Amino acid sequence: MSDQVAHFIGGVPVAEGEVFAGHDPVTGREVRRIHEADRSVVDRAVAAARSALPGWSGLPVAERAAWMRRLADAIEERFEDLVAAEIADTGKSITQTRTLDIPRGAANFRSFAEIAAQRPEDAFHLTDVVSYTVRRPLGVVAVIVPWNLPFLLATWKIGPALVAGNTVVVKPSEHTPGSMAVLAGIAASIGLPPGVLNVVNGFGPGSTGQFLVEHPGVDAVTFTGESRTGSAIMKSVADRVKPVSFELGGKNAGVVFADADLEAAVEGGVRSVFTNGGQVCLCTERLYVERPVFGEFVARLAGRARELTFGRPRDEHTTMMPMISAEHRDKVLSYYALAKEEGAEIHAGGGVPSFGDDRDGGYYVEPTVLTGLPPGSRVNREEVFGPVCHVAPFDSEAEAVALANDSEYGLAATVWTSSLSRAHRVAQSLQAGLVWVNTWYLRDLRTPFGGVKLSGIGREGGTHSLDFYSEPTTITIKLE
Ligand code: NAD
Ligand code: 6OD
Repeated sequence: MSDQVAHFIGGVPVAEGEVFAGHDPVTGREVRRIHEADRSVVDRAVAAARSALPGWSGLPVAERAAWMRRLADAIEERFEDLVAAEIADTGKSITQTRTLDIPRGAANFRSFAEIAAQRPEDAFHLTDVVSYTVRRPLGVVAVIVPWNLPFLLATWKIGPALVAGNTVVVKPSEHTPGSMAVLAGIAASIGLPPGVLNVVNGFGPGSTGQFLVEHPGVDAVTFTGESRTGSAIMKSVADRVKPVSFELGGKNAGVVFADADLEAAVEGGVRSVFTNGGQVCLCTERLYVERPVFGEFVARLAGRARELTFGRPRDEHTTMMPMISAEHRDKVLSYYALAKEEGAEIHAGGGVPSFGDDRDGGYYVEPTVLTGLPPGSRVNREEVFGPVCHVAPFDSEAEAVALANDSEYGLAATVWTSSLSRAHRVAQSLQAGLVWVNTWYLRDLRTPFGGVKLSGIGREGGTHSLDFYSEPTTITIKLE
């Protein structure tokens, strides 16, 4: 990957605007310079998207779906370039990048191509009247995404937005522009019509992100990121009443009953707390464990946390990655310090690993397991977005549900039990957009994805995405 990251506008790279430094999270070293799109660059990107709109939205859906399949094929051909870009930006392990992040990007384009191409229109027949709907794209859609799963999350929005007939301007996170730069090159190489997919780089407030969402030529905003950023974007677009789809933060709970397969629950806990360094919106930060198995669960989870390995990203045995930035590492460490102040017992981690090599300049923190904090403590209420969870005991199903629901957030939850009836009962009582039973982050791309409370607005996934990225017009015809 080039060490200068440009924008991509109207089918060509545009290296304009001030440059800022990008760092390798593994060592903290500056490894690239990224151009920041100012208002005039954002104007050009939006204008390119608008001028491509009539041609793109005028294609039959089957043709747009064919373009999505071509993009998926080309992603598979450039697989290792995308893996390299994603690792360079995030420091995540090659094993995860090859099995999750990049394959999901290709799957996002393929699955939305199938869903859109096969989707029927609505039609309703009364005795002398027939009503039917036609769906039209929203127009130019701003796609604003975070740094934790950069390629997966961007393509999860770009795929359905494009197949529904919109054109897009994507703003990746300032920390992770690399994989979108590769995708832009892929789009150009397969001849995707210029202006259909545009990418602008920069920061959020007072910079590219804000200029983009406020732009009068942008018709809708799809955003994944922090809840307070969602709130800021909502204010920016309020005057124009632009449609928004928000996937926001979480403080996800896991509930482990004494009748669960404890080995599976511990392994599920390890995955759901520590995957991607805990930097997945779906990660569990609060675990509630039924008292008879509480002690054993905590000891086993803490033991497994200590076994996680901080190898380099290209070492296939690496299981712990760095935090994305020095700022984010300091935020996570401030919660480790706060947990101590609030009186937590630390069963694993709580600090910074020491390597004796250049990784000491990187943004690593130890995977951490805490107990002993009351439900109202800040560590139990605020999203940390790092490799840490607090574990608390419970004595009844009702108490477990009340504890899990005691949060301003409501994105995801996990339930571990061998009782089928309890699984249904508890899953249906949890205030979350997604509940996994005896598993975690198993995804069917057709299902609705999103959160309740501070965790978001709307659902994406399958036809839910196509519903957001298009608007129906109902046409009613009198037959007699
Ligand atoms: P963030 O909200 O700081 O930034 C996300 C994106 O928004 C970045 O591209 C940023 O530059 C941009 N941005 C920031 N302020 C903006 C503004 N005022 N106007 C326009 N754009 C703006 O989030 P982050 O730190 O990159 O990611 C971590 C957060 O994302 C966590 O809270 C996490 O829970 C959340 N997240 C949620 C989901 C989900 O599906 N619910 C998925 C991934 C991450
Ligand atoms: O898997 C997905 O489709 C998805 N939207 C994941 C979100 C993860 C958040 O960090």
